[in-house]
Amino acid sequence: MTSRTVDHLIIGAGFAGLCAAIKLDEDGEKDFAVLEAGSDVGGTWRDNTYPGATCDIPSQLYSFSFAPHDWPRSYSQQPDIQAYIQQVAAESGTLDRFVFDTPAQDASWDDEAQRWTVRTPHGDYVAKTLIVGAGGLSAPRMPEIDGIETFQGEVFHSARWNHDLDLSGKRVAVIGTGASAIQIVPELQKVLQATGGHLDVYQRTAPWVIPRNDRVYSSVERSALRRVPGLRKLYRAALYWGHEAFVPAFTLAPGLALPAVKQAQANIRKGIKDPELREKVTPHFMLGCKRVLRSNDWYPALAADNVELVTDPIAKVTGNAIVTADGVEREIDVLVVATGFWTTELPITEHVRGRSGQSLADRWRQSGMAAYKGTAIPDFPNLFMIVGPNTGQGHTSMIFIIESQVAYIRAALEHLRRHGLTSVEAEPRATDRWNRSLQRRMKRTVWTRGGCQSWYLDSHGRNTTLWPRTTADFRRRLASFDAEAYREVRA
Ligand code: N01
Repeated sequence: MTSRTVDHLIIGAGFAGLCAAIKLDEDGEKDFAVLEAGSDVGGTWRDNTYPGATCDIPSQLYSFSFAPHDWPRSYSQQPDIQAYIQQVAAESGTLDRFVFDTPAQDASWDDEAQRWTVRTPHGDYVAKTLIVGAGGLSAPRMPEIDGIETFQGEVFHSARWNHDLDLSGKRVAVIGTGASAIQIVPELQKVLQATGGHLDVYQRTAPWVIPRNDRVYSSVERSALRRVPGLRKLYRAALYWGHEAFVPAFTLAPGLALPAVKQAQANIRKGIKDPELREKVTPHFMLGCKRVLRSNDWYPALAADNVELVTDPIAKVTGNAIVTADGVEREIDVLVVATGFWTTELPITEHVRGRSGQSLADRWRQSGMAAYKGTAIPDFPNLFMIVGPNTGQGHTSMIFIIESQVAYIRAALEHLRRHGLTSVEAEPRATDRWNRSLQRRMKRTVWTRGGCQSWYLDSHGRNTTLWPRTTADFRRRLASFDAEAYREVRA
């Protein structure tokens, strides 16, 4: 097996890995490689190609601040976002250092050599620093349902859409009513309606769904955004602060979400006439406890003649049907599971070993995911996570968080260079302090108090995924490298 040595190794070529690559390159840190398991850049936007895949954050905000784009509409669709990521990657001049179809299988820190060694199917990589941008929503989670493996028809996860399958006239079931399902269902409903097919939607928990004010930008608007100096920045800033205004309702006073509750209730009344169906789709937890969804066509799709919303719990799957707890059996040809991702037990952590030889997964098994500033972890020198523990957002663009973390990592690398250090490692005490304060704050949030189960919470009921303050606050806290919170090793 071959072995290649680089200064920095980045895992993942989604928004996070690409941002790190571009910024390292800008800093003159050109000796890096980006390992990517897939065959292209894009991460979640490469993988989620299901019908209707759209970003529910406006693209003027859900894009790099340093790579503005002439977006055609307010909420962009997956192909446009994927094309944007490909374009930014191509124009950055860093693609020559991306290594595709090369999953990082195992990473371990050699404290004597002060180096990371990462094993891949095509040889080892040895690096001073390891930047993990593998994504928090990248590992599909299949539901544990009795008999699902015996189903004889087609079954696939929303993030692994089978485009070869002709759904015309088929009987299809979708399990799940999260952000993915509410985009898939209206599209499937139309295709199946036109071809005599039928759709069953299996809902365990009714989500809150507010309208999405999506529209195509007029040519005048696009031209103004391109040409008028400062207008794009101003527009982005207005969107940013508009989204930040949601934070108090999630983190301090859920009562502030009342206008959104009213909007969501009106959305139900507008989309559904049948009182029984209205009742079924009405959520019974506080708005914001789970991710607030945005759609104009979810409720009309559920009300369509060729759709049945099933709310009885699923008892089992047989060779050709789903059976619910009330004993009803609904035959199907195709099963789509839109059941989300591994979020609090990230699969990659099983394969990353720190200074003591313990895996990150073992470290986190007892206490839950925790890092210093969502980025650095005691016992894992020179490892920097992007979109690490408690960096997630329910209300705004993750790109803002990614750029904040990449700036912090650059500052850490600058510190290493300037002081002739071989490694920095987050101190356990600083890490504990950070997480204690975070979890104290978390107790007041709607995610904990709102009366729901969600992918934000781990098996101990702790929210280890979201950031409980404004993103402006997050950026401020990561604005400079705080060496006093780190153990340093000198060459
Ligand atoms: O996954 P989810 P998702 N039996 O975990 C249900 C991002 N995203 O892929 O609510 C029956 O939200 C589960 O039911 P319940 C976004 O951050 C962004 O939809 O747990 N049902 C739920 O309804 C989002 O939050 C965009 O009771 C089962 C659904 O499956 C995140 O990705 C678009 C079940 C899972 O919902 C994940 O969204 C799409 C079972 N055994 C996604 N197991 C943008 O627009 C699970 N469920 C940017």
